[in-house]
Amino acid sequence: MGVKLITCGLPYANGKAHIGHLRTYIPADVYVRYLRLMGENVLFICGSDCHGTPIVVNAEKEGMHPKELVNIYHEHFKSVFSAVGVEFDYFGRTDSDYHHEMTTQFVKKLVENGYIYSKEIELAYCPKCKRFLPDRYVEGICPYCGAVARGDECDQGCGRYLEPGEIKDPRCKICGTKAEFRKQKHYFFRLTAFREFLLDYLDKLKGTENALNYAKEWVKKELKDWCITRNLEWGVKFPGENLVVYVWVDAPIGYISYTKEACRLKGCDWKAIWIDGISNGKIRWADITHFIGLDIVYHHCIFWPAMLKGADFALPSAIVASGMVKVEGKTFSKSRGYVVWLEDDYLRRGFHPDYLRYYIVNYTSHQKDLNFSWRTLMDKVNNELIANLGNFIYRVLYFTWKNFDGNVWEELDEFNLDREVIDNIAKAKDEITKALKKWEFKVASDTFMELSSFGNNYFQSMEPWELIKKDKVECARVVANCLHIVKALIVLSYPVLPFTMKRVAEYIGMNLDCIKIDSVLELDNIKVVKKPKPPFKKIEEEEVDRVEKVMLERIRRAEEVEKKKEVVKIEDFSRLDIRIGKVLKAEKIEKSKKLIKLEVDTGGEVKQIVAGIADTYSPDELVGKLVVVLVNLKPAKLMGVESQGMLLAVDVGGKAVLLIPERDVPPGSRVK
Ligand code: B3M
Ligand code: ZN
Repeated sequence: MGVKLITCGLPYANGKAHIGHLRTYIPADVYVRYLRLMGENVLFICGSDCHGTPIVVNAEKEGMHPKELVNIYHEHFKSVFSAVGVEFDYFGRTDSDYHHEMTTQFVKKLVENGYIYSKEIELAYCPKCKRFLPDRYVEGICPYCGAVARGDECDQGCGRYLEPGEIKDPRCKICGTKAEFRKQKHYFFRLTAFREFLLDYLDKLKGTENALNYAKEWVKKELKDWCITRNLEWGVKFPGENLVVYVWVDAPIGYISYTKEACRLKGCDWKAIWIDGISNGKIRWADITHFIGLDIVYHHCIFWPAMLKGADFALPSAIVASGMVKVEGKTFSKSRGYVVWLEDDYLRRGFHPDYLRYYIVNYTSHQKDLNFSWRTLMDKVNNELIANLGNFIYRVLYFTWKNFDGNVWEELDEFNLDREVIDNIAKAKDEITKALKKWEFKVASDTFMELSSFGNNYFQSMEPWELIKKDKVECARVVANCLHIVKALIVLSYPVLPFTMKRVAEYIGMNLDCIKIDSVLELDNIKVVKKPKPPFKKIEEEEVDRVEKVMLERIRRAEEVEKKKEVVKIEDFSRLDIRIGKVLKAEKIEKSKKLIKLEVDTGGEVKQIVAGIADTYSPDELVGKLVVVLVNLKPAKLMGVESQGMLLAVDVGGKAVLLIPERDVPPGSRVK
């Protein structure tokens, strides 16, 4: 049987894991576990996305090399995924030699097939930093919707992907200087050559509607050739040039390089997956399903299939896009505090990983937006998992343990499951199998919860606690039916609740490692071999109070920061007396790394000013410079030296960059 490859979007190794990540990774892991239950041969692949300007900008801010930053978060993701039961067969990294090698071969193939050409384009350039400004190094206005945008994405407005040079009014993100446009040779992928192919491919591609509809619209509307090189050191070198390939070229190739590494370790054939495929008409299909977030549909349904076609690879057969995440009813936002950090807010506070797994798959349909709230988590755990599933499993196992010493079979000469028990287990198995074909994980988890409700009603209606007093054989028969429902629940809920069901399986001496879904209808002499404990632990109000307080405090602080950026009235501004000053003298302050003492002519009055700018400027280069000074600031002492004003500067990654007038003006000129 051929290998089914399931992948997840590669997380940027640029920050910690949060619930937004899990919106994709947990359903993908659940899907893989169900496929394996159904006997499929699955390879589950992911890994860190290590390149791109956000990582370079962040590394600069942290004062480290990008590789150091990537090392930290690559290990972080590996450990948190394992902690929540997301078990990839291979978790690679795109800064590895094997990935650079695969990407270089891939790009050379595109060149060889004539799908890459060079062209001189106008790019944002910072005259002060003396460098071109790729992607996140430049900020400006989106040419499509007028929102403030980043170099490669209009992330606050229409969400469009922006080509280099498209952004309006570009400004350097490093020093704030107005950027110029300068010409430079770059390389383009002939995406427009694949318009017909993409329309045909997207018509036949399987997956969630939210992904396919969006992509089809886009291909019909505005396909453009794609600039695939950037002015960066960190990344995969474009062959023969001092440029790197754009991160969205090398990142998806990680799916291939990671598969190859996984196959090297497991002895499967990566080419059978990514190259041979199964031809049907003009398309050579690969049994590959990409799980992604809705925000990267464009790249996975347009760029990536065209790249694969252009380089003679087989094509993924399904794209499954999860809906977005809200937190306490608000759009997910790290900067505004509407975030749940997996390690700090969840795991370290002792919340069980299976609870989050259940919440994420059962809260709503995979394609819909999921709202996370701590109280809803508590409600779903206490009133669903515990009150229904946990209650049924525990009652049956404990009753068997206590009244039959774990073994009902000595009472029974022969045994067959009740018709209604067989029908309910069979129905649950079939409905789950059907739901998974449409990636409907909510339907699948609702189904095993319904089977558990049936079990509770069956136990309640049969009253084994009465039967045991008058007809032990009949009681044994009823309990044997219940034990088979428990076994079916262990198997059918294990993909969602792996940690809990592994523990429950031990109570009946069941090994889940190679279990198959058809076993739910097999008769077994199920015995309770270990004294059972309740499968789930209640979430207490106080636990939720505590973590909600943390979140509310985070939101308050974020609002405070926002407030500070709040609109001020003109009267507020006019109380500030801001002048142009000329630096007459400058000297470092002993024992301080950052402070320089200056004498500044502010128009007839020389003020002594202490400024924390020594890590950007030497005293000599300051003398004679025109600077912007807040002169009516209350004097203050810094390291014992009085400062009678403040120089205005921009904070760039912790370093001060001075504001200066755009031309010579007399000292004392007022800033209005
Ligand atoms: N690293 C993460 C994101 O934009 C990006 C995914 C790459 S998948 C090839 O969600
Ligand atoms: Zn826009």
